[in-house]
Amino acid sequence: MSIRTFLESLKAVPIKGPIIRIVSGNQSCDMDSVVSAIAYSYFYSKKYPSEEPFRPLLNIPQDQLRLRKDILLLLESNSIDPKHLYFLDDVQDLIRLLPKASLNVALVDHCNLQGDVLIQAYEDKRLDVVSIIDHHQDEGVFLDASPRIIAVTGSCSSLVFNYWKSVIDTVIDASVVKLLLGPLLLDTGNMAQKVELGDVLAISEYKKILESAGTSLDRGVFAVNGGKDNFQEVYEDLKRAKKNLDDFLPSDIFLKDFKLFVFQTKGAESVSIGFSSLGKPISWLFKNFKTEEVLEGIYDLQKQYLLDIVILGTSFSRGENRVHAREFCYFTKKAAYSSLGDFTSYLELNSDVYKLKEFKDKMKAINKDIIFKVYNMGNTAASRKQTVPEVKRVIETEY
Ligand SMILES: [Mn+2]
Repeated sequence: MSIRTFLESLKAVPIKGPIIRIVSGNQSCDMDSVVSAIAYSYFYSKKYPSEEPFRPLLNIPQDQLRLRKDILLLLESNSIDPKHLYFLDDVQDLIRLLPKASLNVALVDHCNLQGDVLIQAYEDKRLDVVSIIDHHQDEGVFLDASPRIIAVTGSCSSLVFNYWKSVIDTVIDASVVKLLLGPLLLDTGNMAQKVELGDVLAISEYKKILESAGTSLDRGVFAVNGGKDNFQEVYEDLKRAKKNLDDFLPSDIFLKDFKLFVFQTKGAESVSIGFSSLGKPISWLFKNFKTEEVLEGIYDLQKQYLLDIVILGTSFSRGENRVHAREFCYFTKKAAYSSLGDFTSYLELNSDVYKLKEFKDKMKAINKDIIFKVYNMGNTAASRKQTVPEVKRVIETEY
């Protein structure tokens, strides 16, 4: 059965409970999360066709999918209509309309609950985490989940595939492989960075499956023909779509790849931290938008998620030498956290901020009223996956 037919038929079956099964990606809702959830759902039903299916959840409100142009492109080129997926709005409806039902959740691409809808359901004892497949730092919770696979790979989708490949003994449809290739190639730069054994195993299986399905080369959908593949060009199309910020305001850009974390200080105070990842330097924001628009985007985020600290983590290449750089930027209204950057030794923060001269005056004006700091990050190897545990450590030990 093709992935499209599967998703259509899944949505056609009404949800009744008492047990509702969901497989959810993380709150950033990036391609890895979306595809890991869809693939998990597909493989589970392939292995256990007569069991209650796991429905793939995108852990965002439906109207935010428009901010993820790479995912829209991948879904479209695989003839998948987003209306056949599930969003936070659906879960909220289910919780409300089926007050006796409880949720069994499989987490993929994260290993702890994220987002207030699911966390609230858990606190209300209406939700259990039943399995985990992830490639982030193990948070050491839900230890009874089965499977509970947490391992380092470039893409979580590789772990999902490898697990199910070891469980399913029938032929795997090429349509699910075409979907799985999207996050693998985006997360590894077409197998050039962050590649681990799990990724290598997965891609060699993908190639075999595509080749034996006789898929011919065709731009827009992954294919292998006589050992040759078109992965590089499709990867570039997806990457371009991911970076495309046309028609977006700062508030859209900050929501596009956002995660919320709550950490506890030494004094057991909860600190809510929103972390947005950006593919452009801070100087780009100030160059392309009015200062008020940038600030409004930050305030919107802060209000919407009741944040104590808003962190913007940028990753880009410096125009003059194409050298990869990262910035660590934070905003807070709480004076206590103004020194946050001073403690994050692992990030190697410094003041060599890209094109700082061009927006220094704007920063000065902003900082009269609020705390808004921008640093260059010396440790360019630290993505959000590594930066967040460092921020957590600082909150837990310095405050
Ligand atoms: Mn991931």
